[in-house]
Amino acid sequence: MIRPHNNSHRHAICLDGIWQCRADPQEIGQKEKWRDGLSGTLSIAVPGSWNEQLAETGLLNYTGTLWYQRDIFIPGFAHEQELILYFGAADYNAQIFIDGKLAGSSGPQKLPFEMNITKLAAPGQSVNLVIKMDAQLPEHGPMQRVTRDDYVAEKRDRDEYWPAVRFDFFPFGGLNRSVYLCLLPKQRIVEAQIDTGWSDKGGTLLVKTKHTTGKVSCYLDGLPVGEAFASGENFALDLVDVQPWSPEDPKLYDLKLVLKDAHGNALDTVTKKIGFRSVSIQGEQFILNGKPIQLKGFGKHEDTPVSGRGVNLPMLVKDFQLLKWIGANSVRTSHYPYDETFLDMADEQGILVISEIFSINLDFRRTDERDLLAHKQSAEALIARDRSHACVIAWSLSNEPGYLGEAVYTERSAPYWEALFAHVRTIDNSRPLTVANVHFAGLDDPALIHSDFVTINRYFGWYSEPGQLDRAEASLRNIFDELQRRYAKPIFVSEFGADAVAGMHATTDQMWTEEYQADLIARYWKVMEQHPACIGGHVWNFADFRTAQHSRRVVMNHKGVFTRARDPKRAAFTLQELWRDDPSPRRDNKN
Ligand code: GCB
Repeated sequence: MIRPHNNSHRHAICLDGIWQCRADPQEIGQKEKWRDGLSGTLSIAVPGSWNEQLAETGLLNYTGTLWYQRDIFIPGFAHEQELILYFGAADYNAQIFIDGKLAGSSGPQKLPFEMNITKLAAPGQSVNLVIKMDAQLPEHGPMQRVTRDDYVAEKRDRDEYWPAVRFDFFPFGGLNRSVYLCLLPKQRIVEAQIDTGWSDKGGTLLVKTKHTTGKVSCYLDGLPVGEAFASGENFALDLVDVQPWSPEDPKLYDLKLVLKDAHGNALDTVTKKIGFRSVSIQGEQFILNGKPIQLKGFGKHEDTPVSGRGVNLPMLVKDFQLLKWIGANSVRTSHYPYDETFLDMADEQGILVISEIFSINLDFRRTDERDLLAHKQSAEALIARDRSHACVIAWSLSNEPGYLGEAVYTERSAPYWEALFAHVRTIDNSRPLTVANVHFAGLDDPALIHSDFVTINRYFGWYSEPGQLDRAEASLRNIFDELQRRYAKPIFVSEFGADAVAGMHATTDQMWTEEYQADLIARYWKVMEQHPACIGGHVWNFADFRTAQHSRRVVMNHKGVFTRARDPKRAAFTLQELWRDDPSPRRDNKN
């Protein structure tokens, strides 16, 4: 799959805007053939989640079926071209109809999918696009479904979230990413796998394309860099005269792949921005371009007011401003692959990314070969999309599997991890792999054995040792020592933090206040910096985010260092002082 972009051979028409929709709580749409066209519709913005946009219509907690509709005009000049409909993602499942005919459906959740609609749409005319969406996860997958009935059956009524979820964020539904109609040449590059690296001698480039005919030539910043190669052939190149990509100097190059026929005529062009850098694990260190790196940053969410999980470009730009302002160098895309624009920004601004598969609280009481297969497919799709991004330094295969303590079901979890890690290493062995371990899964969690660096989420001073920062500090030190003794690998704290309701203050250590959050973070950071095996940490979370309803959440998870509107809490200034080298960096006004 090649991401939509425009050049002399490719034409991508963005279909974002106001669409029409109709909720289908009774599931009558199928029978009544809504695929032929919807009536009684409401306006809805794409990209965007339906929940907050249409809260007043009663859709805030709605996770059922909802149908989307809009017309697409197929340009008259598309006669000689193939028509591809591309979706950045659909949360969580979609069936696509063109003039009532099934055109295709979505694949692994939170990742792009596309379909060829050439036979369904005539140039110079409009077609009716109808999408049947539902926000229910499949029962099996890397991210398994949980329903209200499961809570009842398992006598875990006290754990119930509304809407029912297995994770601590809101299950926003809808077309949350951009949709494109692409007009592509018939003879074209269908897939392009691009890997870059860096060594003492310079950059390395490995390109492998699938194309329908001819040969592909490769250009870097407009200059030819290699022979033409056939479909499926590996094209490997050492590039002496390039600079490395790094957080301090995120140098990017324009890669151009040109498909040519036997006479040298250009048939198709694919362009991408690439950077050259290397990552590896050596002993207890994470190495970037030959030097150890300390990770300072956040776990984030795609979550903003009203847009929900929908792409919100002004907020994306703002978030990168704030990451730089605070002195962060890295982010984990907790707990799912983010829209690819996020990675473009990270490439450009030198923010390191740990890219995570949509897999949370995997329940080993329920796993079988269907979950493993879907997990492998999600990994394949994620790596296919993201492998060319210089910013991506590691893959996180899952967040907090064995959440209910069922890592003790090792007869299931041990072979599961062994198979998954082995599979992912066959797809990309250039980046370290990890899994974020939860306290309840214990330190014997077989996922830790296979991880290249040990990743832990820990809430000493919050979910345990509440309000007691001395005890929290001691617990953190102890766990670092224990992990170092057992695994002798780098240790990364992918989550730590405390909820703070903006505006709550106290002169003593009081949970939920801005001071407690700031102090907890500062004390963790001191322990993390002092420990030789710790390679850094990510505060949970960058900003407050909406959760499903539960007695322990005040509409939102308030562990953000910024509010949901991105106003700083006290901890933001504490972190700025810890992370930035320049004295008194607080005032950045240029006027
Ligand atoms: C975790 C989860 C994260 C939650 C967080 C919390 O361990 O990974 O999704 O939001 O704890 O605040 O409880």
